[in-house]
Amino acid sequence: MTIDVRALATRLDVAVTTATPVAQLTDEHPLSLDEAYAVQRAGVALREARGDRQVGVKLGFTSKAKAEQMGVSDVIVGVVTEQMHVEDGAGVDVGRMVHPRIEPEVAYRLGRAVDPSDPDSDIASAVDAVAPALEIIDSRYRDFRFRLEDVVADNTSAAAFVIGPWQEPGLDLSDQAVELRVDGTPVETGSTSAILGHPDRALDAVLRMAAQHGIELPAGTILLAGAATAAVPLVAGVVVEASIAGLGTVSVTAKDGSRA
Ligand code: OOG
Ligand code: MG
Repeated sequence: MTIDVRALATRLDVAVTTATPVAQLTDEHPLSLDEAYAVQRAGVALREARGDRQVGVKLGFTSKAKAEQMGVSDVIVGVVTEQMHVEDGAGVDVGRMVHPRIEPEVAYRLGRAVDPSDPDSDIASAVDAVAPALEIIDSRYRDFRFRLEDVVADNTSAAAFVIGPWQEPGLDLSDQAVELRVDGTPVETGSTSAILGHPDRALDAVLRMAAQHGIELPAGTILLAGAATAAVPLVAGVVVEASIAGLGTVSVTAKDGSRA
């Protein structure tokens, strides 16, 4: 039996727009990884039909902390869009999400386009800036539980992201301290080394996976390398900050826009 890619993408898209969780797609019917990426692409197209656009690419499960937290071990790739972007220090509306969590990340920016289909592409030299970042993930599946194919279809739980001050690349990111704070209290600590041993390795992973899954990398693309620590639940009313030694701090305030 072939799957109805558009119908599955629509089911997940309705879960996003109504903040109503759904059952795992694989509970109903097994999905191959290729089919899961096709559902992800169709979901991004639904967002684009609403006037949204891709501004970046994210990796998931690049750290052991995340893989263990979610019981999934393969690196996955997803897309982040303009409407997911939240300014550093601004508020994010968690009232429109199912069960959001937040995690500290390293972000890279491409100063020029990189062609993933060209085997000679050099992605590292295309990076023109790096920044500390926060990612807000919000699985559209009940209880935030999924198999690998489910989370791929659900665009790797992408919901929102915040980028701190950009700086020129050059800092050695192999082992910088990472701290996630909620209302000033440290809740997760780690090191950038947790991200594939060195977050710069995420660049090659992005290039490889973008080629495999037909994702474009135009100039200006933001790359989220994956969380260095486990994610923590995000509830309205708190301020969350992530600091990465040498890179700086990024913050967001969680608000519930549905309450006055
Ligand atoms: C999937 C997304 C994982 C990361 O940084 O590892 C991810 C999830 O945990 O829901 O964004
Ligand atoms: Mg992440």
